[in-house]
Amino acid sequence: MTPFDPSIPSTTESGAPRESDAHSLSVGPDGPLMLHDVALVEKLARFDRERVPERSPHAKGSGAFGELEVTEDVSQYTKADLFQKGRKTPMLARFSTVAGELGSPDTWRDVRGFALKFYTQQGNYDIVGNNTPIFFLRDPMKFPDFIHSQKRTPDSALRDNTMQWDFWSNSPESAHQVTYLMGQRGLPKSWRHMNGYGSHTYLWVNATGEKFWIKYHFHTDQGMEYLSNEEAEKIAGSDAEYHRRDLFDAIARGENPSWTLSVQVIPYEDAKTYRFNIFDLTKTVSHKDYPLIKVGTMTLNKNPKNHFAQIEQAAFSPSNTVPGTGVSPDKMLLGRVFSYPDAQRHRIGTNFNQLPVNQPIVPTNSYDKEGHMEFLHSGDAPVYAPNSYGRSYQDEQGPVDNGWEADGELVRAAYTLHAEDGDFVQPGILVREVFDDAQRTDLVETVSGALSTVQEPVLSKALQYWKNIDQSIGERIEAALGTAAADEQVGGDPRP
Ligand code: HDE
Repeated sequence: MTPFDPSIPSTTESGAPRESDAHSLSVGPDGPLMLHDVALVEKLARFDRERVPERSPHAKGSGAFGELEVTEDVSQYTKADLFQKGRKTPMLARFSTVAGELGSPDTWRDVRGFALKFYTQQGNYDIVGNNTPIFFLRDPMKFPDFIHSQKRTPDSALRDNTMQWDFWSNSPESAHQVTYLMGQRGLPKSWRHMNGYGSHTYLWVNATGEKFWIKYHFHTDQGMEYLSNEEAEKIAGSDAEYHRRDLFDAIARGENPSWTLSVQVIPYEDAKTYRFNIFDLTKTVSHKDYPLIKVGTMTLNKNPKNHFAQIEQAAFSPSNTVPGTGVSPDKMLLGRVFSYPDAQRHRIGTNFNQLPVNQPIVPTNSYDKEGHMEFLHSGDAPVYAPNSYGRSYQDEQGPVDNGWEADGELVRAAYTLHAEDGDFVQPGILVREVFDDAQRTDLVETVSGALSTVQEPVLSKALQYWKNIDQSIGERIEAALGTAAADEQVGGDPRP
């Protein structure tokens, strides 16, 4: 901690010197306290308001500042300033767990958030992803239900495996992400030792207006490392802030973690015919079909000075795009574009973008105004557009350069299926072709452990879900559970 300027006495918030930081004003040493003790009233009232609502998902996390340096020429794919060769862009990263609350242990099995904010010359560009390249769902309508199922039961306020597996086994599109989550990715050794992914397919546009679908990959230069179930459980009990501490201490020691940024580039027209629907967030896109193209390196090199102001109040959002980039028809992404700034208006306040950590480094000129805590304003300039007094406004018409074509009837439906789409296709490949024998054995142990407290009718559905992913893995999980049940009988659990 750095000492505050010692020449400044402690003051009230309006700037007058305080008489005491230790003693309230009372009628005699033993007497009652005075309502006009402004210093006490102000101190207690402000204390009562210290907490802002925690993020609903991704409440527990931390982060650091750094830089993205672009080392390769990808200008044929995007005109975005931050991705031009040689450019160094200041940035902020925040890593998090999804389901746990603000005080929850860092090493509970979970997906990890990987949220990035780039302070570019064209405004803020945010990539708000996870440590897995896919997600549990493909429609934002189901997201609140999903998060409810991962949080706490309404009566006991306990987390509950039956509730979690009930949602998953009734939502087969979750199978790919659940397989990742039950594998090594669910327990990274530290935030430094995990990859990050933009996860969705995004749009890039080059200087001639040509469009490409792209996927972001941030590969850790520290190497991927994981914790075992036993290690994670032990650490959860002894050091709930294990990952937060690891990142802060590493940067304080000068061991600045870095990630190599690459993109998969998918020609615009291929989206229609590719064997998987590239806008379905439950699917990966094969690296053999679209290999990684290196862009540059992201390095974290500066710890926050004030966690609340720079991390808790940081507002990441996939709606923050810059020219040369854009979103895509991924319905999850389109839902998120609304949800993040909306959550931030509620969680931080209407003018959250005016806080230093969220403020773009370029001047803004927006006709949005007022609301709680407005700090930056447009003085006496016109507050409406169009105006005749020289305050600029835009009036573009016609197709936008980062858009796409869409038509059809208004429907409520799943995506059109592509040739190899299917909820259990890619998770099956993950289990059979990506995991090795040891990982498959760990998977069986982890899933059977998680299912050991799951009640019927959910248990049968969950076992079928695993058999659908891979018959043999499903049977092994079933057998492991059978053994556990028999053990329990032999061990004579006295509970009815
Ligand atoms: Fe989030 N998510 N999310 N999410 N998410 C939030 O934002 C939401 C999704 C992710 O460090 C919230 O300010 C919806 C996918 C990260 O500050 C909220 C949907 C991915 C973080 C929200 C999703 C993520 C969040 C919580 C379905 C990875 C932490 C409060 C359409 C690709 C960011 C807030 C940080 C946080 C909504 C799905 C990643 C409520 C509606 C998919 C890393 O707005």
